[in-house]
Amino acid sequence: MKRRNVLAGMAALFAGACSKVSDSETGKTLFDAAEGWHRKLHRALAGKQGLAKEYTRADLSPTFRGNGSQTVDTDFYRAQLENGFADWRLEVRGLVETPLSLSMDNIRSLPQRNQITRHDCVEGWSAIGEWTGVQLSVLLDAAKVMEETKFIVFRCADKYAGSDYYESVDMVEAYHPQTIVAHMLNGEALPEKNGAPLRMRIERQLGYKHAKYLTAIEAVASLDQVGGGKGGYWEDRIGYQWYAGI
Ligand SMILES: Nc1nc2c(c(=O)[nH]1)N[C@H]1C(S)=C(S)[C@@H](COP(=O)(O)O)O[C@H]1N2
Ligand SMILES: [Mo]
Repeated sequence: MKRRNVLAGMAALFAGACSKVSDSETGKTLFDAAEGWHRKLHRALAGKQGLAKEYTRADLSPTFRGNGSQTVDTDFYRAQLENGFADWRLEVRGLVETPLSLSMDNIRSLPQRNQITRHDCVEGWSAIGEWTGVQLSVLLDAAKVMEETKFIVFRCADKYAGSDYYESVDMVEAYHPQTIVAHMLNGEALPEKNGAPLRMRIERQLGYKHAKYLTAIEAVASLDQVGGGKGGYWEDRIGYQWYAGI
């Protein structure tokens, strides 16, 4: 990713979205944030880890099924589906110096990553899809994650069997280059059943980690006070592994 693209994207993001950043914020300040120790540390860690295998368009599955929640049963969600998610916001909050509230336009104006990967669900099916979105690292750097952060929590709009779906990852996974906030599947806006308008892709881990219907990204120092304390919806309920490496 070219540095100037990141900066242009961040400038757009701050100009368009973030009421909490004063007008005196300059490109220089954003540049400093982007090159902070935290980014360097996590890039170094992430660089030591392998990439999940990427495929070609010839490998795409003819259909990418939906699993778990396939919609969000609220009036707000219905209305957003109708109006192209014009009022959807993704919050970046918790242990960050600059909380963000991003519109879909903000997200689309940031540097994008495309990846064709295989999704593996523990229920015994797989599918290959092409995902497009913003690297989570770009959002975390823009929000300036604080040093004490140990985990990133993903909040979702849906309830599954009556309880809020959520997930979490450690900082190595959060800064991994293939960890993206996706808004497209196979070159089109994310379908409803696959998590519209935004979902996580965490390519080295199993399907249940890939939170759909994303509403917020939270930096936390501990998972103890989050949900049932085990870091995710299924981890809390039936003891799925928190680290779901494939
Ligand atoms: N918000 C939310 N995210 C979720 C789920 C869910 O029920 N709700 N199901 C998970 C599971 S088990 C899988 S396999 C994938 C399914 O993604 P898909 O619907 O795009 O196939 O989403 C994951 N993320
Ligand atoms: Mo799954």
